Amino acid sequence: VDLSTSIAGVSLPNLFFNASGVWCQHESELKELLNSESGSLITKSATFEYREGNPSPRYVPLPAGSINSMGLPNEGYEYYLNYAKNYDYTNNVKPLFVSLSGLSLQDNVKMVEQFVAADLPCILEINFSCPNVPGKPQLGYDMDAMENALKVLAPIVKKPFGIKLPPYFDIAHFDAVAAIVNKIDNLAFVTCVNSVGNGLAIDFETETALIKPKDGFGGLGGAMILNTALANVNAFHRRLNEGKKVIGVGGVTSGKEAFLHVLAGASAVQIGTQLKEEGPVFFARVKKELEEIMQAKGYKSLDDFRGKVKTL
Ligand code: RRO
Repeated sequence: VDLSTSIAGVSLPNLFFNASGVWCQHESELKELLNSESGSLITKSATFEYREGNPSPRYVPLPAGSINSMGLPNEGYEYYLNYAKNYDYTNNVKPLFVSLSGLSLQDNVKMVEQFVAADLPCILEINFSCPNVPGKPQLGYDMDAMENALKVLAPIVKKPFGIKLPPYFDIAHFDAVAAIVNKIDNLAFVTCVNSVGNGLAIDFETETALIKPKDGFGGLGGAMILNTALANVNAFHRRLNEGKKVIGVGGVTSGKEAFLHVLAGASAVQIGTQLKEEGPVFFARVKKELEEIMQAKGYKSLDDFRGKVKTL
């Protein structure tokens, strides 16, 4: 069976890669992703300057997923720009994605301009949905600010690019966001979903919040968000114009959930919590499991079942 796919005009040998933020802050981790069976890789969301991030503990695994309030720790965009400049695009079958998460539109403009000036074949995923920087609400929940940001950034990027969205919970919001995305010609994909923002995990015995930042509030990921992720993937798959793609993220712990993401409409699938917990060897397992599911169901390629979820 064939797990290949394409996003923003580039081919991926298989649909799986890391969710930005997991296993991708440092070159050593990116190298492990390159050496894994992932179909691509994406760097940690970059800000203009280096950031230490929030105080620890700031990521904790939970019985059905995880909670994090990392606070955008990253090396600063120049580190990832350098990585992208040195990336071997010719001998490497994996395309490179770079995530940018400026603390202001002005910072996003400055970073995008530097990537455009370098004229690299990497693909930008601009993060509109970090839930964890105190005092900085998620842009994805402010429709006017998001539309304005896209109208400023899209003509600068020029090439096809994508955005990382927070989960939405109301049909009116799916309609509003899809309408904005459909107005931007070179906005080629949306990545759904970022963590479900501002959950709270409390230890029963000690009666204490499990993570330190923001009084214990942090983004939820993993199995517990699968159904929210599937709904967001499918809502955008149904609404986006022909040619615009959805990258699914959220709750994939085996080939089965990956299959469901594609059935909901995903053209690629990113892995967050499970990659953090299991490490890059996860990619070999999830690939094999999805191949076995496709064989058993008689599907030869992702196109055979992408977006074909049945309704009652
Ligand atoms: O670094 C983080 O705290 C973080 C980011 Br930028 C994000 O987009 N999503 C998330 O769950 N954590």
